[in-house]
Amino acid sequence: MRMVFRWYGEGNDTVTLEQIKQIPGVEGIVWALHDKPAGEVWALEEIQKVKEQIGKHQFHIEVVESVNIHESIKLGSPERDTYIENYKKTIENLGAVGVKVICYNFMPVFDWTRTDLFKELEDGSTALFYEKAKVEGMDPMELVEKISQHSSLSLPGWEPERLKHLKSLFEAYRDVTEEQLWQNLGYFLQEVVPVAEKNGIVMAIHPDDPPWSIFGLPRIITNKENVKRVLKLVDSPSNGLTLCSGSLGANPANHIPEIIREINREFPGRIHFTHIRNVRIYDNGDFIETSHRTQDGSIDMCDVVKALHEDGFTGYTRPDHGRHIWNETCRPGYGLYDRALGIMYLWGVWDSLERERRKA
Ligand code: DNO
Ligand code: MN
Repeated sequence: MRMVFRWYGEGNDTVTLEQIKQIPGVEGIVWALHDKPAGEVWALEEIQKVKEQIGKHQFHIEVVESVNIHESIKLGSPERDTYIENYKKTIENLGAVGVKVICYNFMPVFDWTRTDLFKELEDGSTALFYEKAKVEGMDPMELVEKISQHSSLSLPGWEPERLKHLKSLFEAYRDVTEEQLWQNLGYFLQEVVPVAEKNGIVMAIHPDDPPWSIFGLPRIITNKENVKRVLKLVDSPSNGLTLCSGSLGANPANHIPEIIREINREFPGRIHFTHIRNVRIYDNGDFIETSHRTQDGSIDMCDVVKALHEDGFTGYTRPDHGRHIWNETCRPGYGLYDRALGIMYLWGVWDSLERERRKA
C-alpha cells in the first residue's frame, strides 16, 4: 500500500506541502490542474510546473485526480470526438512526466453531492452530510445556491463555468438513459485505454457519490455488478478502478470488503487506487462522514484494509474526506488533521497485518 495525500495546489489549499511532509508514510501528492475547465488539454509546461513544486518536497506526482470528462463525452453528442482527442493529448503529457494513475469519474453534471458541508457531530466536529429526503425534494438550482453560499472555495466538478450552463445541461440529459451512458462510457474507454497503455498510465474510474441517481440524472458506477461491467468494457489493466469505500459504502447493500475480494479474484490487478473513509448510514438513507475508525461508522474499515492486505495490495491509497476538527478552517472534507488521523489508523491496521503475515 502506497500512501498518498490529495492537495489542491499552491494558493488553492489551506494545507501546505510542509505539513503533509510530517504525516508518516506519505510518499506522493494526488494533484490536478484544478483551474482547467473539463475538456481542455493540460499543457506540458503547466504540468511540469506542478511537478517541480511538489518535487521540491520529495513527493512523487504519480496519481492525478481528476482529469474531468467533458459533458459531451457523457452525453454522447457530436463534439465528443474533439474532447476525446484532447483527453488523449492530456494522457500523453501526463505520461511524459511520470504520472501512473488517472482517477476520473463518469457522473453526469455533478461530482459528489451533499446537503450540508459542515454538519455537527456529537463531539463538536463537523462533517459532510447527505440528507436523502432533502435531495429528493430539492430543485438542483437551490442546491447550487446553497453550495456557493457555504464555500468560498470551488469544489471539484462544480466549476463556475459549468454551473452557468446547468439548465441546458439538464435538458440535454433528459433523454439519456443509463444504457446510453454505458455506451458512452464504453466508447470513451475504447478510445483512451490504448493511449493510456502506450503511455504507461492506468485509468481508474471513481464510483458515483452517492451511488444512486439524483435529480433524475442517470448514474451507473453504483455497485459491485456495475463496477465489474466497467472492467469488462475494455479488457486491459489500463481500464481499472478507484475503490472508494465511502462512495460505494453510502449504500448499505454495498459490502465493501466483499467487493474488494471479488474484484481481486475475478479481475486481478485492476484496483489501482483506493480512497478509504468511513460513513455512518441512517435508516432513512441519510449518511454522514465520520472518523476512519470502524466503530465510528457503518463500514468495517479493519476488514476493508484486511481485504486489500490479503491480496498484497501494492497500489495507491489516500484517506478521502475527513471531518473538520480542532477548529480547522479548510476546504470542506479536505482539512489536514482528520485526514492525517485517518492515515495513522490505516497504517495501524496495515502494519499489524504485515507483522502477522511475517510471523506466519
Ligand atoms: C469523493 C471524492 C470524489 C472524487 C472524484 C474523482 O469520494 O473522492 O470527489 O475526487 O469523483 O473524479
Ligand atoms: Mn472518493
